[in-house]
Amino acid sequence: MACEDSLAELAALAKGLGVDVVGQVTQRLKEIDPRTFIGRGKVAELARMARERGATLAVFDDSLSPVQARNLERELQLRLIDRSQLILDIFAQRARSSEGKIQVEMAQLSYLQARLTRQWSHLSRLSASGGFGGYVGARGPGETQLEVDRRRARRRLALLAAKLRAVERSHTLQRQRRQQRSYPMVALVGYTNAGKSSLMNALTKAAVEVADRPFSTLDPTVRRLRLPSGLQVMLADTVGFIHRLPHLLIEAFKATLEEVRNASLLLHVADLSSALRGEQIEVVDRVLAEIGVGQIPRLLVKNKADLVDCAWLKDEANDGVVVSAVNGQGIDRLRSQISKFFADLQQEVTVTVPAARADLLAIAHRSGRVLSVEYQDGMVLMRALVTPSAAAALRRAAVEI
Ligand SMILES: Nc1nc2c(ncn2[C@@H]2O[C@H](COP(=O)(O)OP(=O)(O)OP(=O)(O)O)[C@@H](O)[C@H]2O)c(=O)[nH]1
Ligand SMILES: [Mg+2]
Repeated sequence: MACEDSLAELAALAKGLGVDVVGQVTQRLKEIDPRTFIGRGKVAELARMARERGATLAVFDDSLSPVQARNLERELQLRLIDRSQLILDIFAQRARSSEGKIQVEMAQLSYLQARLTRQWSHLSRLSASGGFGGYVGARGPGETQLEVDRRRARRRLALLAAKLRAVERSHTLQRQRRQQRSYPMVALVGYTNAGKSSLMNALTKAAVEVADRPFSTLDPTVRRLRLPSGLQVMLADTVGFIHRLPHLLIEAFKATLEEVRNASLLLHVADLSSALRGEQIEVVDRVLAEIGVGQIPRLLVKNKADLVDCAWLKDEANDGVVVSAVNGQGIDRLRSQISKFFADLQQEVTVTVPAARADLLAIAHRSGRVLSVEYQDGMVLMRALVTPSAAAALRRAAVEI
């Protein structure tokens, strides 16, 4: 993504947090200044601009080392954050469920911990090699404080991890997940603000919150969707992705992304009206690979067709489904495509299995649709429409009568 596009996106992210953007500065760097990242002249320019325009916060699009952040903060006389922190702040503000809140705090703590660790190794490296007097002098008390902070962060992280496990074990959540598992899962994924939640609403009558701002959705919503073929699937709305999404946020949201990992089909929602749609699609593909779901079949859903020129849409339809969540255009076609995906996949099996093998019934549920079940003398006669691998598993376990 080009620098100015990335910066424009950063400004939109900041605005989403209620920050008023009063100016932007870029620098083409041949070499990164280890002290302040940007060059000395730029620091002065930035300081002047900030003073003139009454800025109270500086947001850096690049990641800064703890030392660079500290130096810049001092020289600019401003609070300073980078893209990762900004995204973390947005997540913290948006988190609603206890699961979401715990996950965000874990990400924030991991971020802090990484910085504490880096700062620490930086200090010890400097002092080991003789270093500057200033750092060496600060080493004794600094060391203790850092150690204390790191230990605190570690303890709190362990506590949060335990809490998260407890929430995930909670009865309601487990019941929901169990119920979800008996249907194939379809997950809406995509760049933030592409219209995933709007599509969820258009497809299912869910009343998921939709907003023109990044990261409206943090917690997954799952609703049942009945397809034209009669097959019922679960449709999950999930957290959006973004260029340079902090890795530790992906880590922290692994639990939330479980719906994505369990999906049989991913609907990759892209915003046709964005000039950056190509870059955004690439970012999403990369993140999907990173979270280990690159191999799940994907259908590209090109949304916001109402905002673009009709003539141009013909070509777009060659690769993916063109829709508008707002005026409903293409939604029926999207439903049929999802139907077709599952229809192509499924085959009908009729098997007799021991009634004690509840796991087999679960497999059938998970991988498709159970058409009928009859219990007789400790046996179950089951007819199901399932994926090829499930069909094979059921046939292997079947008993001859
Ligand atoms: N014109 C138009 N606007 C749309 C369409 N779909 C969504 N929007 C608007 O785009 C904005 C974002 O929509 P959401 O559904 O919240 O997007 P999302 O992908 O769920 O975003 P996050 O949850 O924040 O990642 C909202 O202002 C929607 O009203 C569409 O088909 N056409
Ligand atoms: Mg959303």
